[in-house]
Amino acid sequence: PGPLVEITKENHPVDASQDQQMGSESGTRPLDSPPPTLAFPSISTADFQFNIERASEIIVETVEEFINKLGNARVVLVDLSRGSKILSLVKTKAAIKNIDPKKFFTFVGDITKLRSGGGLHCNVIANAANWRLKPGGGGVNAAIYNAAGPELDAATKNRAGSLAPGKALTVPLPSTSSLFSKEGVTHVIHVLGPNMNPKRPNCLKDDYNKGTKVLREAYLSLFENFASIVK
Ligand code: AR6
Repeated sequence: PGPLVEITKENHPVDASQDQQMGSESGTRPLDSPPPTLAFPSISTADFQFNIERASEIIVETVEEFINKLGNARVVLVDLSRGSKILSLVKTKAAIKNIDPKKFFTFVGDITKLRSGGGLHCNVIANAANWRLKPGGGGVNAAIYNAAGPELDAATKNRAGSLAPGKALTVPLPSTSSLFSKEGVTHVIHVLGPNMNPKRPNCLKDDYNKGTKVLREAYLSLFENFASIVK
């Protein structure tokens, strides 16, 4: 299959970089040494059909809990289009909570082309994975596996054969992976969120008590994994 997303004026990362809530990427720091940065997609809110309003609460709460443990590192929520509902909800909620916009912001672009297409260097990216840790499928999982090449599947299989809901798994990328060489991504963190889609395994059948717990766990596990890489 070809690229999932056509870069159009609507979603062009450069155009879209205005969505970024911080100033220019260069700042006072030399361009070749950006702070450690995690880019992550909104886990479970597309194919897994988790409620977007509830997810936005959980993202902002867990970021707020974690942000001070991350030193100078940054975390960035990414989505494909400027009209993304999750990005606008999270942006508003983060502003209300006064979360430092230099440490946490939203960005419109393809998570597999953040440096080349959007000028944002993220050394770590998160993937909304499936429990079997299989490449393909759809959504961000397919995009990341396509962009990383077979190296990601091999490196993932090396570490684990499956993932439980609420858990995250860090996979260091070999330098031969094109995500490493083209985008400077050194690690992919697979995350398995709660599934509310009856057509997918382990559907929670609208149990948002369980779902909220699992999505919180998933984000906390993601940020803990990122903190271990940064250390
Ligand atoms: N760049 C940035 N964000 C993206 C991209 C991309 N290239 N592609 C999608 N998104 P989803 P889930 C956003 O469905 O709901 C897979 O098939 C998208 O707009 O990828 O957790 C897996 O194998 C949305 O905001 O993940 C699992 O079976 C977010 O990424 C299942 O789907 C997550 O959408 C996981 O479903």
